[in-house]
Amino acid sequence: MEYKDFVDLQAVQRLQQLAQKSYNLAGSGTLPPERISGYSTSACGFDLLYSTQRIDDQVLDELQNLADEAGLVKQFQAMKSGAVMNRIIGHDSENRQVLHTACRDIFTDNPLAPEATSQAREQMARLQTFLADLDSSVVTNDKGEPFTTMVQVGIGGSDLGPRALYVALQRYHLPGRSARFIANVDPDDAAAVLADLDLSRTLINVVSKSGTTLETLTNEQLVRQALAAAGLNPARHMIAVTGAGSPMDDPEKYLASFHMYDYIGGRYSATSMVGGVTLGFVLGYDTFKEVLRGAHEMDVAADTGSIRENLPLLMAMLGIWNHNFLGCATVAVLPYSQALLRFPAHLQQCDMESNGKQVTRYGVPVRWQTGPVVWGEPGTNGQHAFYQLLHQGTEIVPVEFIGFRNSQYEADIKIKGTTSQQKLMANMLAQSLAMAQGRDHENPNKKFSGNRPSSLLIGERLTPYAMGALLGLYENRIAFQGFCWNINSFDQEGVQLGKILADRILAELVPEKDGGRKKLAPDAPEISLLRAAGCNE
Ligand code: G6Q
Repeated sequence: MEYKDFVDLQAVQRLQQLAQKSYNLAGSGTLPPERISGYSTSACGFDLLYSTQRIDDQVLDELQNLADEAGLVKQFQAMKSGAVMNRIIGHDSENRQVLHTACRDIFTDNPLAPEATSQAREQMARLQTFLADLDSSVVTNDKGEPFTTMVQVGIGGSDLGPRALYVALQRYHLPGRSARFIANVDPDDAAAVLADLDLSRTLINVVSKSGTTLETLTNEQLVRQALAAAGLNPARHMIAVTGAGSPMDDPEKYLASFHMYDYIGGRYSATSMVGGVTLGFVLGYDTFKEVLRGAHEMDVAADTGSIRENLPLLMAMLGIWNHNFLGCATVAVLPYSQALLRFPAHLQQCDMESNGKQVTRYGVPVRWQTGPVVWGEPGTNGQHAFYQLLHQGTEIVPVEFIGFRNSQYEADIKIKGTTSQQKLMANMLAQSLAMAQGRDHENPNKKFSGNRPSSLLIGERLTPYAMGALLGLYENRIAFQGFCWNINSFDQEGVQLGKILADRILAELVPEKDGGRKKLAPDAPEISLLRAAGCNE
């Protein structure tokens, strides 16, 4: 398939013209009932209400044309079927398939990428056996006691998605099971986690696709030492999830080992064993499978051609409208759900590492904006913090609100006639309205200009299935946007330079007696910075 540059797509020119006179949400009468009910799309138990976007039917038609012209659904289907989408044509690149979707294509006899799904099934079977052995106390600690805690040691994609899901699904944890996470090479991260752990009842799950990540290998050593210091045998407490054939792929060193594969990108790996082992431990195998089912059904929903019916594609196109045509530099994802506390952090990685790119899939510098800055925090907390800027700042920030009609715990209270859940949802809807319509006022400081776009994604309840669907929704939205911008959303060369420089700086800190040899000139910026920062000793 030949990929067209974004600015060469005919719909782009037309959308640029439409952006000159885009729908104005400000004032009264801008949101009649038929607009609110008409601009709504559903999938996998979620409804997207998007009447509060600066769009009309003409814009939607052109966004559809843009999606069609760029062949977005075709590219998505090619990705799911195993096309080599992670590459820069004509240049050295990762050159890999992109098959995180195969991890959850396990509910059919005819998966789209049979080999990858058969590997996923194999790993799922291993996980099921391992979890059953833990449940039935076939696998225990030295004293024959069951394990109660799992510590996931990993960073980036080997931490953020699994941690976000772990936090989101705490309501569904098995009694007596919990997990902790160590990611940062900051020794205080591990120290704080280890401080109040009963290591004798703890499994350490070291997760690294490459098996070479500095932070993870350092923390693995740190935890091994802590186990040994507690008189425990690390081989009975440590498990590994790593790429097949990686330096960590050494079953002798671990109680159990699981694999992930090079066609699964780190930030897309939450539904592989990277998320599966810890989530399976705390949720149980069947509940983890519900997460996969939600993600899979969202993968299927993303096959629909019409943007009005394809939720991930619609969100992708609305994002492109706000970013490329209305010139909004960032997007805030604001969940009205405390359980989604860590979800924006996961999205920051998934979106910005995927679409923060400056060359096309042909290696040519792009002539258009690629991924926006993504950020967010749960509401209503954010309302008492940064919403001032959202309402009256000079920067227009499109918002993606996420909320649920029902709470997870249903431990609610009615005060002044309404439950806390109703208060939560009322606040979310109010924020969207306030941003859209604004408010006129004689006092300029109390005036709200309005016309600030947002959409509302509303689900019934944040169940394991819903969490999987939400994860899949965002993964697919990100992929669609990358396809449209004609960039490779699946590599991350931009993180390499910092790592190289850190290694160079570290090399200067190794004392001579430990084999260190100073290589940099005394006036090299690395040395001057070390000295100025007071870190040269
Ligand atoms: C994600 C990135 C990156 C990666 C971490 C950890 O897409 O590739 O965040 O997940 O650098 O890598 P390892 O799993 O190889 O330790």
